[in-house]
Amino acid sequence: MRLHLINPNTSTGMTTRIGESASRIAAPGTRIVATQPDSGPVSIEGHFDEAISAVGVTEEIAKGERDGSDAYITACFGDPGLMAARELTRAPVLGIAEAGFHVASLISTRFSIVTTLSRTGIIAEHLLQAYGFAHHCRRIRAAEIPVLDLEDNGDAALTRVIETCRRARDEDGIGAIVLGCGGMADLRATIEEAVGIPIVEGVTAAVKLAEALVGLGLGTSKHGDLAFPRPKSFTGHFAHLSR
Ligand code: 5HY
Repeated sequence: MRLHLINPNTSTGMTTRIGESASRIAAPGTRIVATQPDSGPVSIEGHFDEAISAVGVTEEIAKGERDGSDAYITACFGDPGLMAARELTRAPVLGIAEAGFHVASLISTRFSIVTTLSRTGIIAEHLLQAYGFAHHCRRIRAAEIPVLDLEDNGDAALTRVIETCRRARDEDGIGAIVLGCGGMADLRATIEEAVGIPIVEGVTAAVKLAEALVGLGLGTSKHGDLAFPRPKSFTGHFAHLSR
């Protein structure tokens, strides 16, 4: 199966690392294709970045539909454009936040989230409410590191994330932690080793859930709100999106 991984930001280094993490855990026969939008923010750290990156996600889905992708993953913890992406395909589309929440709720009664910047915490909070996991999550904590520090200052960023996970382990009364950034895709095992409780990482969780859905022969329902968008013309620099 062709599993199309979309990094919604335009940091090529992060796209490569996310793709490698997904390939390491993918089953034999799952081919990971990792892409990023041609246009958009190099990192996503707020509502504005999210809004712009969501359009880029939908354009990558359109390319994947032309190339015959069997499933998609949006690898940003805000799940930008996830519902819009689902309207554009019959294939399953997994957001890494939603995938992480589902997996964490299967292995623990309560979890915390450790993300990058506290200003994006509200986005995770809105997703917990939207997906029905608010009661499962004890706390959203931030390591207070810019997203691209995971690229540029990897060791220092990792130390901050581990410290924040240890505080969550000791203070939140939880059984697991969900990592709150696609840029942490290759850090799960190292963090779990250092913290000693189950660490759930969204990209790798989404790979396994995508394989399960394709294995079940299930895809995005076209009955109801996720039906294909109604044909209409788009104007200006969105004219290419006309259907
Ligand atoms: C992400 N930003 O997963 C989010 C993380 C965050 O560029 N990739 C990004 O901090 O919200």
